[in-house]
Amino acid sequence: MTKPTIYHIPVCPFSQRVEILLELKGLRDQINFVTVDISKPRDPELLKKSRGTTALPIMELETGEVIKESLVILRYVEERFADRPVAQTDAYKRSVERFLITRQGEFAMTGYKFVMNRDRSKTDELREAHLAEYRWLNNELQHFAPDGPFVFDDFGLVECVYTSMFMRFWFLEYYEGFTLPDTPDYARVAAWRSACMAHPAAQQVSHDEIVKLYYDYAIGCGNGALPEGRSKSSFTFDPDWRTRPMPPRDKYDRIASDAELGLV
Ligand SMILES: N[C@@H](CCC(=O)N[C@@H](CS)C(=O)NCC(=O)O)C(=O)O
Repeated sequence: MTKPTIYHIPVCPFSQRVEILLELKGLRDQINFVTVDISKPRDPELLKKSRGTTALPIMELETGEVIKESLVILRYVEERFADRPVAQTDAYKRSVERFLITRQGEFAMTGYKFVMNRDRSKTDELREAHLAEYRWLNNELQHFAPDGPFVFDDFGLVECVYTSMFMRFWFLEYYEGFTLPDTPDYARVAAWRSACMAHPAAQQVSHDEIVKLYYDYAIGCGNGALPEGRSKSSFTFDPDWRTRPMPPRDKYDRIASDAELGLV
């Protein structure tokens, strides 16, 4: 192997973080990306590399060492290809960056829980939990970067971490009708989110791709699990998402068939 390899699931937000960072550094060709079909049993060779865990991405170095966890991989890439820094170099600014990144897990989790829910009695509570994360971001952005649009002068490490999640959450707009309220509580984070998603370095995925692939998440089946009555996961490579129709939005009422989703 002449360069590091990242094993990832297509449209995985965690690996898109690294793709964005490489794009910003102009180094996309420095890492080999290998896609793993999540709808098939995991290759034992890959499980050996990850020492038994199934979460991706993982990055294998030329030396055979394996790095796990997207934020750790992100930092490794930043430090290994240090010529064009994307992270802040000043110690205080780095602390701001790290502080804002500390919340990415809760942000992601509230969005995924919300989309995967099919119990109408829980919808309002899950929406509110997700909105609370946006309010946290709004307050902190107002404090650290009131003028924006980015946290510092340009799209940086914090933006690498959050942008891929903002894009995944297109599935909340589509399946839950979720939008940010048009009030001052969300104005700063809404502007940040728009600037992040519009950035040229972050265009690896599209809205329709996310909505089609994540249909199974919207009916409560994550990580390639097969929904009842279906023979193919919405994450399948074949047929390609471009040839499939937009999925139905009535996730609370029923599970669409393979044929309706264009999977067979
Ligand atoms: N904390 C991990 C999360 C990675 C993760 O959840 N990846 C998903 C794909 S988007 C995955 O691998 N799911 C399959 C599995 O966990 O078996 C990271 O930041 O790298």
